[in-house]
Amino acid sequence: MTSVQLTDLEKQLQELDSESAVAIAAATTLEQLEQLRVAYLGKKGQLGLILRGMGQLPGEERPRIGALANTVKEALQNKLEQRQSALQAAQIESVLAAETIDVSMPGVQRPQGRIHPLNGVIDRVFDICVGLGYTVATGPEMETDYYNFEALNTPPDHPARDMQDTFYLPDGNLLRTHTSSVQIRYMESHTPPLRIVAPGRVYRRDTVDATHSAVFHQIELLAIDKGLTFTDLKGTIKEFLRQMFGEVAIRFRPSYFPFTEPSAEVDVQWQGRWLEVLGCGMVDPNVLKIVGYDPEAYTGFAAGFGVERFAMVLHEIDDIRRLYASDLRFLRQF
Ligand code: 2NL
Repeated sequence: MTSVQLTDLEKQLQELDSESAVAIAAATTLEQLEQLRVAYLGKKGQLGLILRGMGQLPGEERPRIGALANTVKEALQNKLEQRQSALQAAQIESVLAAETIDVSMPGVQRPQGRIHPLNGVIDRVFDICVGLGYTVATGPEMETDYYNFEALNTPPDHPARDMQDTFYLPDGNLLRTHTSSVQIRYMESHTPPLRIVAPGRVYRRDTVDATHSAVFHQIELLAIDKGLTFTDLKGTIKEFLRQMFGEVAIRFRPSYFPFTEPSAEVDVQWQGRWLEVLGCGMVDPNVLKIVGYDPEAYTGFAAGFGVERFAMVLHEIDDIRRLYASDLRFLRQF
């Protein structure tokens, strides 16, 4: 009887040894391996079950079977550890293989954006004006007759009010023809002294050609203070144009606007030719009165110019329509 029991335990240990070797080698994931470890070495595992049979062995057999059990247990632990290392290494290899970057692949082309020439001019004008102490002011593109014409001393029979020149809306409002309306609104809500620069889209019923567009961009400057004179206007315009166009010759010609008196147009000498670039003048006392300023205490000057015209002169652009066509062959040149 004892020899049968003895052989039995020995056999069970040997079978555990060989079966586990096959099962561990067949495990393909760390989770499977952990399940095997629990099945063999865990509290209710196969090895523990076998060892519980040791109690029935005669005393003289115990050391031999005990030693064999230890050997099988150590062998099991070794096999599990080795398989674990192998599976971990394989996992790292597969992650590395999946995340490999081929640095010799061509990159994805990301087109480079750039500033539109009109915005380039607007940015430069802002920089110059802010340097001269001006603040940017904006207002609505749809205006009333009052803010676009009446407050600007433009009489009801003035040709600028003509249906032929201005877009009127069915409700009697209109699309502003200049950004002077922004300045009237600003003066209504602020007290002098003030210096503002008013950029924006303006609308005229012009027939579109190489130099005319029904929608274009204008910038106006306005300064109101005690004691401002035509000399201050000239000095400001001279410095502004110097920063805008460089060291070019400029000339003032007498002109007329309903909202300034006296008024002037200014030309710059550009590649041997005189080009008109802006209009300006001393704010008409009637305009100051209309916004509630005392024309005896305050004087002011104003200037206005077209952004498209500046861009066309600066970049030698021959047709205003190029500025609106969004043609990349054109835009890439700036
Ligand atoms: C031009 C001429 C000009 C003004 C705009 C102005 C505004 C106020 C009062 C007085 Cl609130 N004047 N603006 C003055 C003179 C000329 O623009 O040729 N623009 C394209």
